[in-house]
Parts: sequence; structure tokens; C-alpha cells
Amino acid sequence: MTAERLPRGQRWIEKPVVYDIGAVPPVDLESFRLRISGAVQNALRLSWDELLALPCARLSRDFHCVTAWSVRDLVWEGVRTPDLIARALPDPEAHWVLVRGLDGYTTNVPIEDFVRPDSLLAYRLNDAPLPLEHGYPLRLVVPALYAWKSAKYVTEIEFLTHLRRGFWEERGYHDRGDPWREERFRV
Ligand SMILES: Nc1nc2c(c(=O)[nH]1)N[C@H]1C(S)=C(S)[C@@H](COP(=O)(O)O)O[C@H]1N2
Ligand SMILES: [Mo]
Repeated sequence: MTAERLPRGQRWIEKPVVYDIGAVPPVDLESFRLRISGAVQNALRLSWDELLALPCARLSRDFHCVTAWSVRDLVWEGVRTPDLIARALPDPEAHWVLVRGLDGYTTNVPIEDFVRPDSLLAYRLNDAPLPLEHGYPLRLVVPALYAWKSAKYVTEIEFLTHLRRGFWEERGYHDRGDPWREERFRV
């Protein structure tokens, strides 16, 4: 059982290790906006209240970091990405998203993984508001991919017709990052 649940090269730990490329930015929910931009029919700028008005999903998933730790059963709550993009209407030519955090972090995600039914824009973790260090107020969670794709402090999701690389991808990390295929680095 356990062996099948843990991707190759990973080991279980109890809690996610916090990784940040820089200082955690202060966030004011009044002025917070989530921008959906790029190759979409309806660019959106959602306020916090508009986000909370969208259907909320709750799911439990394991979290796999490329630095070889995995954590079981994190419980996330937020907006499923399919519910979000139903309003933005991405162009059929959009093949990637570039997700941007308030700290300047970026990561590119293939659209097929971004729109999985268990990909979320999460604002709660383990039945509490998302802690500051885990991405408050809003983070992407793509359980199907390594954790560096789960951008914290998300402020913009840009749909792209052509690949533009994010922070770690520019430094050699994989464009997709499927832990079950050990897609850690580009070959
Ligand atoms: N905005 C932002 N998101 C980010 C990062 C970051 O530095 N900035 N680090 C990534 C990496 S490398 C990992 S492993 C996970 C860790 O999530 P955690 O800090 O909630 O444990 O966040 C990802 N999302
Ligand atoms: Mo990471």
C-alpha cells in the first residue's frame, strides 16, 4: 500500500517544509485581486469577495516536494480551477499557464494539469485559514505535480499559447513535474 502511495525517490515527513524565494509579502484582503489574463476571452480581476462567492471544494491530497519529502493527506479548501476558468474562457490555443505570486515567484503549468478536477485555488488548509507562510491568502494547489508548481500568494494566472518558464523552470526544473514520472529536471 504505502509503496504505491509514495512516488519513487520520496520519503514521508509529518508537515510540509516552508519554502520561499523571498520575503512573505503583506496582504490586504480589501485591495487583493486575482487577475486572470492572457489568452482568454474574458480577462478577470476578482476581488476577495468574488472569489469566496464561487463554489468551494474540499479535498484531501498528498503533497510531494521535489526535494524528496512528501506529506500525507493535506486538506485543502478553495475554488476548483475548472470552476474558475469556466468564467475566463481560455482560448483553445492556450496550452500553458504562468502563475505569479505576490513575492514575484512564477511557475509554468501545462493546462491539462492546471484544469484537473483536483487542482484548486486554496484559501484554507487543514480546516483553518491558509497560514501566512503557506501562501495566504490564496495559493494554487496542483496535487498531481511536484509542490513547486503549487504557487503561493497567487495574484495572477496568465494563459499562454507558448511556454514561458517560471522561476525554477528557468533554472532547469521540469516544465511539467509529474512525481510519478520523476520529472524533477529537464533532460
Ligand atoms: N509564491 C511562492 N510559491 C511557492 C514557492 C515560493 O518560493 N514562492 N515555493 C514553492 C516550493 S519550491 C514548494 S516545495 C512549495 C512549498 O509549500 P509550503 O511552503 O506551503 O510548504 O511551495 C511552492 N510555492
Ligand atoms: Mo520545492
